[in-house]
Amino acid sequence: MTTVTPIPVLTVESVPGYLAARDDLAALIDLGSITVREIGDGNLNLVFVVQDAAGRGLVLKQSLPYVRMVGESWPLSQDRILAEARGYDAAVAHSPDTIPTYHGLDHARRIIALEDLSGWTVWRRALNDGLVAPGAAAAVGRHVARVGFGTSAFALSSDAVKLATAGAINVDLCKITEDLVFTQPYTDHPDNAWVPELDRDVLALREGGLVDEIADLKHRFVTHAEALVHGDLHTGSIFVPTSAGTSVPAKVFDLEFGFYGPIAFDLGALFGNVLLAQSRAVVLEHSEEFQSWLAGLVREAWEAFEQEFRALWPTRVDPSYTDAFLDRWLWQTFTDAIGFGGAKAIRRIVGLAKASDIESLEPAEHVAAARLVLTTARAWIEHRAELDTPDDLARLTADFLGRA
Ligand code: SR1
Ligand code: MG
Repeated sequence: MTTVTPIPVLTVESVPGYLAARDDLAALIDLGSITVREIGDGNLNLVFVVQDAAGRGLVLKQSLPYVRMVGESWPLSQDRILAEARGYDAAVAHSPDTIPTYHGLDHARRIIALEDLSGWTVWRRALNDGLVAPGAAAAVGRHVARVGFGTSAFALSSDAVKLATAGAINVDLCKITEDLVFTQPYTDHPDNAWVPELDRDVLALREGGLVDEIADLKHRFVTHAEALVHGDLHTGSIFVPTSAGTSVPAKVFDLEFGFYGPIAFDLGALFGNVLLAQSRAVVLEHSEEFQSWLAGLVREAWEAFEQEFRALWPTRVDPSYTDAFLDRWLWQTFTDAIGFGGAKAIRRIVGLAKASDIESLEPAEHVAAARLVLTTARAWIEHRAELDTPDDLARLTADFLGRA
């Protein structure tokens, strides 16, 4: 019989001792004057912020042996932190300015250490507060292009890509996405939840062929292993600065869902979460300036992504990938991103794991915003192949959100 030694879980009390035993991390901070806070507000992990009296800080993230939002009844391997470390290694290599400084992995304890970004805020919170984050979407688009290109068969030999694909298998977390994004919202599943006013809207998702489109997207998610993707690039996985003058407008974090998958899935996650923010802004009647800025975010992200990808293209290792192929690949990636974006938006209304953009609204606004999300997201999925440009998508979205 194999016995597995449990990995000790960090606590606010045990963090100082842990750091004292880590010379590399202890050198970054004055251990004599630190305060420690556990700030994890995601669905899965422990996150500690450690700060000293001089204002220096760092973050420790440890995977728990279960899903935090549900509890010990849903066990989940702590190895997910290894996927996160793999993602940081790739981002350090290809786009180091769009992630927090990465201080490495403690494999035995399943802990990673990162720069403390206390002067930044999670983008979803800023969006909920109606705050503009100039250039954030472009920074994320560039990040996806750099890591996507750098880990794909455009930058690596096909042998290297096969090995990297095998080395980045992330079965448990991919299964969560398959279930929560592509399966459960379209079935009677006990983890689904919505307010009764939305019954007809949600049940309508199962009619009229949408499930066939979702099947197509799910199959693409499961089989299209083209690059090391983030895997969960919603606005809760992006930091934006809280004050002007920061040289980088966004930093991507929370990479544990990473695997070799479709690059479009990361772009789609951003698109779908922009739709959540737009729907919230409509029902709260946020300023025209804020709503116009939101309406331009998909274009901002896509154009930065495309520009960066085209800039990297001449460095590709295999010239049999022609320029005409690139045009076709970009079109397909945009189409897929719209579809994934629709699916990612719908799951936040119907399935387990909601988003505060919609959840924090008062009941009447909640229902109105959720309806906007469901109808618009459905249109994205059903019409994705007819939408050639971000402006086409913006026009469709404006029609469904009732904006001129
Ligand atoms: C059980 S994990 C629920 C969700 O949290 C993460 O942020 C992913 O989006 C996942 O689907
Ligand atoms: Mg996350």
